Amino acid sequence: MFDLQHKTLGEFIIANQDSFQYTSGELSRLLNGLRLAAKVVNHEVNKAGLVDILGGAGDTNIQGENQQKLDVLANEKFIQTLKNREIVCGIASEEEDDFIAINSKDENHQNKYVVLIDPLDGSSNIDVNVSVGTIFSIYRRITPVGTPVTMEDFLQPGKNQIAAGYIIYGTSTMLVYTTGDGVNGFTLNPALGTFYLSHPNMEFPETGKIYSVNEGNYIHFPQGVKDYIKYCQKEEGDRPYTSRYIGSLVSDFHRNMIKGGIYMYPKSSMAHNGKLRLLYECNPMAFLAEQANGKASDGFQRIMDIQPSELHERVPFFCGSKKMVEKAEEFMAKY
Ligand code: AFP
Repeated sequence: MFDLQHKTLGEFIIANQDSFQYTSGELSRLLNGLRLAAKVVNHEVNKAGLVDILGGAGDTNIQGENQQKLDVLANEKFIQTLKNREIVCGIASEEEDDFIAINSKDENHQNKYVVLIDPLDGSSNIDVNVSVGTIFSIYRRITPVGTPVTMEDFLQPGKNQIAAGYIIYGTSTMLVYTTGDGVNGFTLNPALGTFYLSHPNMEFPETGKIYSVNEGNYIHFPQGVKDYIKYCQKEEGDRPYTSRYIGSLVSDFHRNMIKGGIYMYPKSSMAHNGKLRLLYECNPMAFLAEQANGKASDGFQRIMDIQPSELHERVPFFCGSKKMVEKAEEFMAKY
């Protein structure tokens, strides 16, 4: 019996709590809160085609994108869950203009952690029934416990992350996360509402045969990226590689981690810093990638070394199997 043999996510969190360097039950409670919100959002995503929750909510988020109703809903669910449990001192969401400070009831602001979240990434895929995901990232606050959080607590380089992960609402729903000690994946048994450890110690193959990029933007890419794409397509050795692009970062990353591949969202003459957000998308995926023996770069430097200067900052992103990212960087370095 799969369900009885495999560790549940709850059991795994407790079992690994002591090996975590900042050991305290607080991070466990936080991960449990995210697990709960993930189940609620999963329930909503799964019935998206059945009820009238599709289509734009009429609002535009700070990125100037039309918000889908499910984006709004997922945003509410995650924020509500974290707020109600008083397990973090602040939340920043891709769907919110500013961060949200949370005051604990005892007014001492004792919570140490801030969470950054992209509640529903790839949401333009929802109404065509393609996988979407939630991405989260956890940091220890910089300002002293007992004072209200400030922007400084959120604008930390990715290397300061203490945990990060994603939930993929796909053919099955999975929660994949790291606390800096490898990457583990848990699959939801929808009948029981329980996540089970199904993918222990996930790792990117050192190299792969898949490249994922929006080739419609080819003409606008820097020459280094164009040359790398041509390299991927060339008939030589183990090439040409296969092109696979879902347009849903979590899904593209998840597939590439399992099969071996590279995901790229470069800058272009249309978008000078690419499209992806450093804090909500790139840093958490970079932390996961490095913990899974992969690599994440902006084409020239390590993503997790970048000092952010604003919440919704964008950055070019190259992420995946180590050797493939290094090869792309080689091409970038020529220009
Ligand atoms: P949406 O949430 O607007 O669908 O954006 C998804 C995303 O941030 C990322 O998940 C995709 O990989 C990327 O954008 C797709 O962007 P393009 O449509 O420009 O290729």
